[in-house]
Amino acid sequence: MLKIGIVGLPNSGKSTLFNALLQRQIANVAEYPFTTIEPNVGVVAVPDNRLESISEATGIEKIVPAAIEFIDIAGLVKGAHQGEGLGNQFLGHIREVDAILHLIRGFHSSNVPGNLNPNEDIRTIEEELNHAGIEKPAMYVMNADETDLKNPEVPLTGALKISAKLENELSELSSEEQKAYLKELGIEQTGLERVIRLCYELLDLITFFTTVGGKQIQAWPVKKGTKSQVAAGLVHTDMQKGFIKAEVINWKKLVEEGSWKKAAEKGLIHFEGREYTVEDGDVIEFKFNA
Ligand SMILES: Nc1nc2c(ncn2[C@@H]2O[C@H](COP(=O)(O)OP(=O)(O)OP(=O)(O)O)[C@@H](O)[C@H]2O)c(=O)[nH]1
Ligand SMILES: [Mg+2]
Repeated sequence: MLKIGIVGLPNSGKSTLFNALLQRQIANVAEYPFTTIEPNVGVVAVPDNRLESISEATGIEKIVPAAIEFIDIAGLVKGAHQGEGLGNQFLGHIREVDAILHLIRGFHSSNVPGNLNPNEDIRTIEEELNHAGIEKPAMYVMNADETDLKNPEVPLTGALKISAKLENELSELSSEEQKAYLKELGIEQTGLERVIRLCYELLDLITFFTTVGGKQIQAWPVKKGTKSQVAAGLVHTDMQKGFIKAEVINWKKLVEEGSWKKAAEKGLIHFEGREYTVEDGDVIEFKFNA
């Protein structure tokens, strides 16, 4: 499973964002530094409308979305690699993740002490990661004031701007209410959707789907350029070892035909060998020797 570690200075809103992403109040949030001591770990489903479309069209009811694990760790401070703060003992948790979500404080609050210094904050965290020898793909997310979300005057080049507080409030609403609220604010996607999209771009990921005997449809993230036999190994090591072939159809075509059987009768399912490069939106049934 994909793992993303949330890092940033104390009080940058990491736990607030974590709760918002998970749509549940799991992590403790408070205005003092080092609120988080033990890391919080949670798994979220990756929203993908194609799964619902495939399910509706084919009648395959069971949907298994791709999943991402988020890890919310203690705030890092200058000198963390030498044991300052609590950061040091938790830097280890970052070693296991696929990507870092670097959260930068960009919100004003009379409750939270200190001024806003986004660029300096970024440097501090990067230095600590460097000192600790942690080199990971990183995405930058600025935790901005709600009123600044659409304000071009609050720049931070290359950073995604979100409001952890707003996202948290959103997570209490039904998905219809969320959409209406976002529309009002002129934002198209939830923070979760934007974070996930950024993560897929950063790690160069695409999605393929597997179906097993017409009973289940499951989404899998995979690095662009992955060959079918390696992709099979994500599902099960036996599938990779005993790989025979991949039966493949693009998800849209499958939806148009309404069933695997109909698509097969029309010759729309193509059989591919181990060297086939998996494409985004492929629906695959792997054949293998158990
Ligand atoms: N106004 C505002 N306040 C926020 C926002 N995000 C977090 N806060 C507040 O900032 C304080 C710190 O938030 P946390 O989520 O606990 O921050 P953290 O980065 O997890 O902190 P540590 O675990 O101590 O490193 C809390 O009082 C939050 O309510 C935001 O987007 N806007
Ligand atoms: Mg925290």
